[in-house]
Amino acid sequence: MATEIIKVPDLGMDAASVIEVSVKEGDVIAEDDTLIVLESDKASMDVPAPMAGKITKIKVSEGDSLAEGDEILYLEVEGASGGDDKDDKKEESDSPAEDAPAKKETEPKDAEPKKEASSGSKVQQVKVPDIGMDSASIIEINVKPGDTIEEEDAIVVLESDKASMEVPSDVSGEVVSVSVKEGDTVSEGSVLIEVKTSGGGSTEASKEPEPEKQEAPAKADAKESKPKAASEPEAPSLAHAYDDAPVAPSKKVHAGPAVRKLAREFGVDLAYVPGSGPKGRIVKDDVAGWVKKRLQEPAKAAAGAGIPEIPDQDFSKFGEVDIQDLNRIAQITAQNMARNWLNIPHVTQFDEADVTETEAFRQSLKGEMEKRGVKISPLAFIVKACASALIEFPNFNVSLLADGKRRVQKHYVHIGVAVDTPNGLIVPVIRDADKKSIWQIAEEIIDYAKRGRDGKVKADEMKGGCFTVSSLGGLGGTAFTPIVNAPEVAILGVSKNQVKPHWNGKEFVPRTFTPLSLSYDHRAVNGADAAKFATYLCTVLADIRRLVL
Ligand code: CAO
Repeated sequence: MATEIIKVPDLGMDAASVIEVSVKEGDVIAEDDTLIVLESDKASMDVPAPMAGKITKIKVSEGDSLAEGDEILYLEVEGASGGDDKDDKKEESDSPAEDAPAKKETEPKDAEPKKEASSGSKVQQVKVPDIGMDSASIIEINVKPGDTIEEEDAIVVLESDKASMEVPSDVSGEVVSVSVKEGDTVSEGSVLIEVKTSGGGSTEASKEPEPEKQEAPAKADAKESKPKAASEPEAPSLAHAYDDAPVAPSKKVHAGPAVRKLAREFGVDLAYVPGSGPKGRIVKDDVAGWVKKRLQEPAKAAAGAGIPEIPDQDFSKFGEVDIQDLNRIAQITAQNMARNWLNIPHVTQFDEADVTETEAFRQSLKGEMEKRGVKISPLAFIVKACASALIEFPNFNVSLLADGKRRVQKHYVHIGVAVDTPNGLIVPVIRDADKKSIWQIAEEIIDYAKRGRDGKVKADEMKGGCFTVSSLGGLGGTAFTPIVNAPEVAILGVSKNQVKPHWNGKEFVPRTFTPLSLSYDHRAVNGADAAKFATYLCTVLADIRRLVL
């Protein structure tokens, strides 16, 4: 065992701040594990371990400014030679800094040699400057032929597995051609673009390269051409989060190359990801957390609703509490309700159906119900009436497509019935309700209610509804505003029958009324149609002989 002193390698920049210490004393690390992340105003860079070992001492902390050769940490390694001063000296010479190519004092290859213009405009090549690494990939190209660029405008973003950086132009003018494409691997001296500079002056250069002169530009020029910090924020686009193509941050962000790479893999625009690291730096967990959150609320994100969350509070401050898990049905119901409520412009049309005769007829069936062992509740009539109304008003039997330009017209009539179960609300579907008798519908409602209580309604039985009926008639209430069960476009709420005095033209007579609350998606259905639909329901429920007409 011996101790190696790990030092800052050639960074391709004068100094940089430690923005993340990725390891701690006692950690056992492998070769190439990230030790620290450095950032200057020009680039951010992971500093990898040159060898495996156990960290015995960390010599830097966040915020420190480091330059090439500064000590980062001590590493206990197998078979290395000693840890005393003498050996340290030897190790200094073996350090990554020493192994790396000597830092160039002049950095010549960022642009073509500059030459007096003989006349008019000239075309000048802009090349990859000294980037402090052998090669890097082009991950973003910010210019295209025809663009007018200024000196210092970012041309491309480069990334290796250790650093990402922008390459600025060192000339102003019009981009004539772009010599690279995303994914290309480039190194110092690779031509990026050709720029037509405006005529005259010493900033112009001939298009033809003059190799011997490429080696000797002024150091100051080269320095200006080094990678620079990310560009000014542009208008961020939420669409970035959903594009299949990898994205680059739409504004300046504080993140290391590994995090940027991860973000591109997920198609995440880092401009939207809040950073939890030092000084708001975005770390990998932030990207993962952001992706997870967005996946959980796709509808909200797609609509750009941006509804602020209701923050959790510590209720135990106010009294005794316990935290209970929501079961799966409750979680799905909550999600669907919120999604439907936020996406659908709801309107509720209220009406009252005079069901006096229908109720009398239903009561007259009591004996037959007993004989058949099937109880017909008012709901069975209502479901049948709704099936008939969907045929009469097919624009209620549609689903809107997400593109906002088309709708699906259904030629079947499946009616969902909201059923309250011990586990929560479910909506099993009565298929082809228009073709079924009221006895069959009543039987199915009873069966679903029973199996719903036992948790035995199958997932398939809850799919494919065209319209939902939610009856609270057995419970009470005068009216309510049910939430449309998307992708359906309407839902009927049924409240408890009420016997009310009704003016028949001569006198007040007692009549039985069923309160109806028809909520609809105002994108699919207009108010007049809703009024007609509700009126039709009232007419049919008042005289169910109309169902056979
Ligand atoms: N007015 C007056 N009485 C009514 C009525 C109405 N509109 N609708 C039903 N009733 C009566 C029934 O006739 C029955 O009376 P009896 O016990 O005297 O026979 C009693 O109320 C109970 O009916 P029910 O609830 O057993 O039967 P149903 O067919 O009306 O409803 C079901 C079945 C499964 C839909 C119902 O039990 C249920 O779960 N309802 C809750 C739905 C719900 O939670 N909706 C809200 C969803 S969130 O928007």
